[in-house]
Amino acid sequence: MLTTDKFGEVAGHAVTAYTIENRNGVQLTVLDYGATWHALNVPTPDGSHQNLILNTDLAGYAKPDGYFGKAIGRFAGRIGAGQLVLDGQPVAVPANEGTTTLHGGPHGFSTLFFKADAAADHVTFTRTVTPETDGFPGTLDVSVTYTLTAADEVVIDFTGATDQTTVFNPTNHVYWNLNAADDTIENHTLRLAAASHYELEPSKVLTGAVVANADTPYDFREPRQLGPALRELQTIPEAGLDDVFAIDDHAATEPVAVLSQGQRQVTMYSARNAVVVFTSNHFGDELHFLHHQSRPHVGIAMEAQTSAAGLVDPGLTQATLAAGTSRHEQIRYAFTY
Ligand code: G6D
Repeated sequence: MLTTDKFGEVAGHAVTAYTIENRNGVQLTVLDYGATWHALNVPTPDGSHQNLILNTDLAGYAKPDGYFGKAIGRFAGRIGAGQLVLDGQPVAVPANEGTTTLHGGPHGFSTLFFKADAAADHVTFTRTVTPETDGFPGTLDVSVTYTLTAADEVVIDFTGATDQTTVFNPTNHVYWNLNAADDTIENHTLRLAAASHYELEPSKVLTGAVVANADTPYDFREPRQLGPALRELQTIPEAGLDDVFAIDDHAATEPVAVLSQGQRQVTMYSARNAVVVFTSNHFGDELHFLHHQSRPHVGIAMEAQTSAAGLVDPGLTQATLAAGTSRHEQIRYAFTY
C-alpha cells in the first residue's frame, strides 16, 4: 500500500514523502530530496510502531553533514586530492572536506531532487546528473529504487548509465538504532565479514595499507557487542569506528553485516568489497533527530560500497563506469523486530 504526503519545501522545491506498508504492517518512508530513506517503522507489541533508523527534518536534511538516510554518489567515501584517475588521466573533482571529495562532493546525490515513480511496493527515483550538476565527468542517468518486500526486507537498487567515463559507487547512508528506548548503539551486537580494514591518513583517505583485524577492536568476524569495542577506541582521535572494512570474498547468500539488539536484527547483503562502519562518534547538540537525543554513538551507519582502495591501488576493483556503459548495484537489508 502506498501513501504520498507533502513533507515540506527546500530552496523552493516541494519535497514529497512516499510511504509503503507491507502486509505485516511495516512502513518504509522515502523522500524525493536526496532519494532519502526517512523511516523504517516496525510494529511493536503494544500495537504501535517504532522507527529503527535515525531521521531528522528538512532543516536537518539540508545541512551538508550527517547524510542521514541519503543516497550517496557518484562516489561513496573519500577521494583524496589527485587520487581520481580515469582513462589514464588525473581528473579533478570538487572538494567538500578540505581538499577531499566526500560522498560525491558538495553537489552529490544527497543534495539533489529526484523524480519519483511510486507503486504499491517500491519507489523509483531518477535523475540525470551532468558534469555541471556535480563536477564529475560524464552525464550520468541515475536511478535509486527502494522496495519493501512482504518478507520484511528493504532492497535498494542503484543503476547508473554514462556517456563518458566516470565513477559510479553509490550507497545509502542510513543510521540504525534498534533500541526500544532512546539509548545508544553501544548495546548492539555487530558481525562483519571482514578479516581486515584499511589504514587511513589523518584526513581519512586511504594510505593503501591493509591492517588485519584479528586481536584488535576491529575484529567483528564473530558477533561482538559494540560498547566494549568502542570503549577500546576512545584513545584514538575518532573515538569510535569510522573505518573502511575490506569485505571477505562471500557468496551472494552470505550477509556482509549483521546488527542486532535483543530480537531486533538487520542483516545486510551486498556483492561489493567494502563496508564503511561509522558509529556517529562526535555527534552532539548541533544535530537534531526526531526520535533520539543526539549524542556520541546514537546510531551506526554500515555503508556497502566499492572500496576506495581502488583509488590507491590500480590492481584492485575500480568504481569506474566506462563511457557508454551502465551498472547495477544492490544493497538488501532483511530485518526482524
Ligand atoms: C561517512 O566515513 C564518513 C564519516 O567520516 C562521515 O562523518 C560520515 O560519513 C557522515 O561515514
